[in-house]
Amino acid sequence: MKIFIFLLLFITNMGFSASMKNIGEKGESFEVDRVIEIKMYDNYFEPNEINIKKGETIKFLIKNFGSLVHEFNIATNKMHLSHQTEMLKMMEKEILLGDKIDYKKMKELAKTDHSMAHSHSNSLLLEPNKSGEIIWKFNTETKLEAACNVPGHYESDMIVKINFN
Ligand SMILES: [Cu+2]
Repeated sequence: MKIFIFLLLFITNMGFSASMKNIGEKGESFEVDRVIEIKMYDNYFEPNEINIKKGETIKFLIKNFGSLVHEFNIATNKMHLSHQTEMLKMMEKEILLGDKIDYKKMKELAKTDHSMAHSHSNSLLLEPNKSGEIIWKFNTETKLEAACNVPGHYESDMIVKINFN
């Protein structure tokens, strides 16, 4: 029985790290090779295309110059699409308001629904005039894009194209 539980934990854990490894991983400040500034507007990023060398660790300095809440999320196209359902749920639960995030409610709902916690090392959700950073290590071959998954924004092309070279 003990072995069974151990194996189960081991397998679950492996699945998780494998899927995260797929898109790269959170980097540390001492590993940063380059800093890229990203500006958020309603509803697009500037720049909307970046070039990354495989294995490079980038510090993204992100600022929201728009009047709406925006997200910067590094993932695959498929991950973005599934994340958009979570974002829609956040909007329905009124955690995500057009120009504000109800952090109190987010914390409350996250106790019962982990998808509402919205704290992943590959994404950042910002209210207008707020800024933040993500350090990401691109040790991957997977095709990635950085995008905003606030309902409607991805569809209106709020995407940063990531080219590997
Ligand atoms: Cu957006």
